[in-house]
Parts: sequence; C-alpha cells; structure tokens
Amino acid sequence: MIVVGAGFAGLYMVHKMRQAGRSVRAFEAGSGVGGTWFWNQYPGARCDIESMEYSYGFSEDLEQDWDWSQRYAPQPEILRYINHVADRFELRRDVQLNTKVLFAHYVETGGRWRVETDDGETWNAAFCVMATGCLSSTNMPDIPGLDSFSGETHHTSRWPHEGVEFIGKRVGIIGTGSSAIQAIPIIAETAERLTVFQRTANFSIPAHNGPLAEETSSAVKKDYQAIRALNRERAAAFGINWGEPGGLTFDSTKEERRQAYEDRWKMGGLGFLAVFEDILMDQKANDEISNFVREKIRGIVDDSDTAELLSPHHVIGCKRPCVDTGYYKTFNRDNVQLVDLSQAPIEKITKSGLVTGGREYEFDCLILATGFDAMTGALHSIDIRGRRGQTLLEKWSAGPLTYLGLGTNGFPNLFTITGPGSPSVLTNMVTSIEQHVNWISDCFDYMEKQGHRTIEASTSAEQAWVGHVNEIADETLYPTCNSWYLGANVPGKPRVFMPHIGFPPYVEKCNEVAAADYEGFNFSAD
Ligand code: NA7
Repeated sequence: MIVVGAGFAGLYMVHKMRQAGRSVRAFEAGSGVGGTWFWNQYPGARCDIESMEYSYGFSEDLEQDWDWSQRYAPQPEILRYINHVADRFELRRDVQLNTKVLFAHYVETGGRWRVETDDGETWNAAFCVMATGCLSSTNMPDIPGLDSFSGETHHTSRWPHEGVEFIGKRVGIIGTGSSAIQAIPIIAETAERLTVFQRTANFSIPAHNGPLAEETSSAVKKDYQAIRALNRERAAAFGINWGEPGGLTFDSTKEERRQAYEDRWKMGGLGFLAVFEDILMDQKANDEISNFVREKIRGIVDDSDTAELLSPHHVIGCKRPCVDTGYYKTFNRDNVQLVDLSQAPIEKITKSGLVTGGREYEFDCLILATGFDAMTGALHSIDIRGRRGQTLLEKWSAGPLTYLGLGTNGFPNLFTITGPGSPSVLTNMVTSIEQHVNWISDCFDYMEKQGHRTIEASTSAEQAWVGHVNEIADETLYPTCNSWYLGANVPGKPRVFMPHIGFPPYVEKCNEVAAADYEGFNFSAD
C-alpha cells in the first residue's frame, strides 16, 4: 500500500498496515510528520477541540502515558504528540519525508497503482490511500499585484518554522477565519500596528483556555475508552463535557433560554452551539442565539462602529464558528485597525501595501489568512488517474462523487481517508480518521479471505450517496452561507455540500455495508 500524507491519518494507516504484517510506504511532502499541525505554525494556532478528546484512541498505553498541558492544546504540543506517536510505534521507517507525490495512475493491466514522486522515483502498489487531509491545500487569493509587495508575505498555512518577528513592524492581515482570529490577538501584542482586512465578519466563542487540571486529566484517563465510546454516539463525535442540549429552543421560556446562552458562553468553545438541538435547523432559533453573540460583541468592543463591523450577519454555525482567546477585545487596542472589504474588495496589492476603497494602506509584513481549498484541494493537487486515464479532476468536475467518502467509481483500490461525503470536518477528525482506517483495514482482510484483488464503488451507490449527503444538508441551515463546506470560498469551485452531517448514522451505514459483503462496492479477482 502507498499512503499519501503523514498526518494523523497517514500515520495511523501505516501503523495499522504494519500490525497486519503488510507492506506499506507513506510519502510526505513536509520535512516532518504532522500534516496540518506541521504546516500551520502561525502564532496562536491551537485545536478548537479539547485536548483530552483530540487524540488517538487506538492505544490505551498511549492514552495513559501522554499528558496534555492545556484545555485546548497549542499547535507545538500537538506536533510533539504526533512525533511521539511516530517514534513510539516506530513509524518513521515507512515514512519518506520531503517527498511530494506528483502522479498516481491506475494501470489496468495488472491492476496496480503507479505513483511518481518529485524525487523522480516511481513506485507500484496494489492500493493507494490518500491521507492528504481536509484542510491542507492553501487557498491563495487571486489579488492583482500579490507578487509586487516588497515586504514579507506569509500564508498562515505555510508559516515559517523559525517564526516571524513583529516587533516594530506594521502588519496587514487579510481574512478573519479561525486562523486569523487565533493569530490576531498575539500579533497585536508586539506589532507596531496591525490592520485587519475583513471581508466577512465571523462568529467567535471564547475558549476560556487554561492549564488542564490534573484531576480532569486523571478522571478522563480512568475511563478513557468508555468516554470515547460515548463520544462516538454524539453527532460530532466529541463534546463529552457539554451535557445534553436543552431540547428545542422555543420549548424553553425567554429567561431559561437567556440563562442557557450565558451558561454556555461561560463554558466556552464549540459547545456553545449545542445549547439547543435546533440551532442549525430553525432560522428563528438561530437568529436568537446569533443576536446574543452580537450583543456580547457590542459589550466587548468599545467603538460602536467597529463592533458593528465585527458583528456577523450569516447563520451562526453554517461556517465553522471560531474559538478564540481575546479576539474581540483586541480591537480596543490603539495599534489595531479594522478595514471593511465587504463593500470595496481589495483592488490590488502594491509594493508597499494594498489598495481598497480607493485608499492605500501601507505595511511591512502581509499575512494571508485566507484559508484552504478544503476537502478536495489536496486531492486535486496530485494528478490522479483511474480507469481509461480519467483524471479525478474530470470525474469530480461538478463536485466530488464518492461512496461513503471512501471510494469513487473508476478508481479501483483508491481510498480517501475522511474524503468528501464522510463526516470528517464536522467531527473530531481523529475519531473519523480512526474509523476510516479501521474500516479500510477490515476491508483488506475481507478481500484477502475472499480472494478479491480490486474493490471499486459502483456508480449507482456513489450517486445515491452524494444525493443522500446533500438531502441531509438541505434539511439544515448549513447551505445558507458561503462556507468552505460548500466549496464557496474558492472561486470557480463547484458548490456542493461535502461533509456528511452526523457521525453515528454514518458509522452505522459503513458497518452495514461491510456486513452486507461491502454492498455498493464491486470486487474483482483479476
Ligand atoms: P477560513 O475559515 O476559510 O477563513 C479565510 C478568511 O479569509 C475568511 O475570512 C475569508 O473571507 C478571507 N478571504 C479569503 N479570500 C479572500 C480575499 N480574496 N479577500 C479578502 N478576504 C479573503 O480559513 P482559516 O484558515 O481561518 O480556517 C479554516 C479552518 O481551519 C477553520 O474553519 C477551522 O476548522 C480550522 P470570507 O469569509 O470568504 O468572505
């Protein structure tokens, strides 16, 4: 098996194959393992899922031995954890770093994948597994003059590992998604001036991050496997501390609702949106909780015009909400300025800054916090060809077509870990990764027993599946805004809702498919 990528997904795939005594080799473009946690080293980068949950569950010893220092782990700590996993399970000997996969072509005669890497080597394998990540392909904005800027330019998702010094510098940052919202408060502390260019205001919930209490950690460790099992029954496969949602919003009185929002705001994090179960189903319910957040923003930000500009007007939750430490209050600093791009987009980047609304803003350092070509970008950056030389790009020209987010017709023995059509980004990624890797691994065992050499999703199964994923989404408020879940952040990308909403029913479906001899997949023995 060839595995592309050595983040959480690629490493666990390697481990699982090793355990089964199979031959595996992973290729990783970075000079270290860790995937998104290797590349996203911008100031303030941290996970928005709590540390005790955002970790592998496959090894009880690992769970017991590793100690997290904070409620939400910072990026360097997650990277240390992944490196620890790579060392502990001796995964490095099957991981080739600094190696980018350029081509992955299915050779029909013999039924093998031929993979070419940027060091000029060619590899052959029966199976090719894409562990390329959902948020790994940089979304570079197409702004005229981007190359003409004479100062430093950095994209948050390709941050220099030696760090960037901001002392005494005028800094401009484009974007106000999670990456920017984490970076802005920290950059503002040292930069001489920080100008934030905002196209769309975003909802952000306070993290209330802090040291992880020893009692919290040991209480979880006492019952780790049971806690993970309970999490797997939750829609997003995490959030054990959130408690149950309080039913439908308008089944509670006005006072009860207000109290519930306040309590959840104090708790912090993504659990805020789990306050009632219909926040993403009922527009009125959503309006009320959105108003609550806007009120909080007005309470934090001193200048009323700035507060108004920072107040989002889309459905809360239809873009992934951010989790921050001191984001809104950063705009009370004298050295921070917010510039609205919603009425006047960036006209051009110049040698010394950028022009919008007919005015030039000058800075020494430009930060692009413009996000990712999510879920499909990394796959399309590789020349993947299946039967009859068809490229994946052609096959998915109207949007990704997959069965269970795991396979696509015309591309036998190609698996996508947390691919489009699976719950992936709407869940705890590590849990979804483990579920996929285990499923793929069981599928191998089955194929070996049955004497099958290839597996391929049927056209009818994948069409029905994509229809099903979109039907679920259409019953919610998710499709109402221009999110990266829909591909709407990348100009020209087909607008299709990509993740499957709901982890438990998805897992049930995967298990049913496997139990019914992988119904919806076709096998062949040649
Ligand atoms: P996001 O959430 O996609 O945010 C990107 C931001 O950049 C967002 O505010 C965009 O505005 C803005 N953007 C993108 N292109 C432009 C151009 N051309 N001009 C102005 N502004 C632009 O990416 P992040 O890296 O912050 O977070 C991604 C995920 O990582 C996050 O959801 C977490 O799950 C972890 P827009 O909203 O499109 O108007």
